Amino acid sequence: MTLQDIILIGCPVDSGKRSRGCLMGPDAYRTAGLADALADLGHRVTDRGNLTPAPVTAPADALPHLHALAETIGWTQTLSAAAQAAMGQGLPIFMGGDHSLSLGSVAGVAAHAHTQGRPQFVLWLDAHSDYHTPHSSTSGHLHGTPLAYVTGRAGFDGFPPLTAPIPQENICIIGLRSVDPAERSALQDSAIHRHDMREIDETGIARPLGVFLDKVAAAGGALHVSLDVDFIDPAAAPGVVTTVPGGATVREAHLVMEMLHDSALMTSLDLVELNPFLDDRGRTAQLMVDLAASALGRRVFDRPTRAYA
Ligand code: 5AB
Ligand code: MN
Ligand code: MN
Ligand code: MN
Repeated sequence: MTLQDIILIGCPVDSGKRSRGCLMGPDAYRTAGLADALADLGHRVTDRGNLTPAPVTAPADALPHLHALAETIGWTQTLSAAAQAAMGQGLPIFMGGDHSLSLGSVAGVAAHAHTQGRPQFVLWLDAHSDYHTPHSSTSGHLHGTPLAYVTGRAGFDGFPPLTAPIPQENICIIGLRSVDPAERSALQDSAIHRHDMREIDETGIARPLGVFLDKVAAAGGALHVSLDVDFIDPAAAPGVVTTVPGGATVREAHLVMEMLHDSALMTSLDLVELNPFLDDRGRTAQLMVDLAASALGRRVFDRPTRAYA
């Protein structure tokens, strides 16, 4: 197994929706032992502490329904720069924080890949598609917008211009079971690979993931993985505000992570939407730590490499 330099970056982003608590996420991951879990696998792990958002004022003509726009723009600036810098030094894990942190983390890793002449791919593990523009969002919650921003959709006034928009066909969403009408029509007109829970029920989770990983490998791409807590069924992962029944089982989530490890393709990882204030005796934080460990090589036995497609 390849040992890596893993950089933990605390992102206490709580501006992406009205309910509070995701700012406690980085400390919950520390308390649940993320650094030790990865160091026990042999990796070199550094915890860089927590970032703070750049001070920003919202554009004068900002859409009034958007919640905490200026703060989210500030986080996007800070995180994009931090992500781009960290990519030259190791494998960053962005400890969220709500999913609006991915406006910055994904923009930053893609900017780095662009300088290397390497295509960027994104695996989005989520109950939701997070494909709203600020205009189409009815909630005004920017944690529902990162995939629209990083693919270069219009309407993100005041946000940093994207250096390297991610091609739609380089994105794969798995776990979908709550998609708003505006997102649904935009997704249907897009080349984003999208796999809802019904498809997972019918085919298993390994097949669509394996097809996507083969594409990343064939392109020699960098792969960012964004793991939203609500990808997992709320019975197993209650520490999140946006619970949607019918999510991935604990084993389906681990299998995704184990396949990611076997593929050796993952170059950066977001752990997002954990709300420790809503958790049950830390078990969601612990599950997320265990999933990160699986993605970085924790396993019961070695397996021969096999194709899934
Ligand atoms: B999450 C919703 N589509 O726009 C909206 O948890 C939910 O990062 C967004 O996936 C959920 O408010 C954002 C209804
Ligand atoms: Mn999300
Ligand atoms: Mn979600
Ligand atoms: Mn697909």
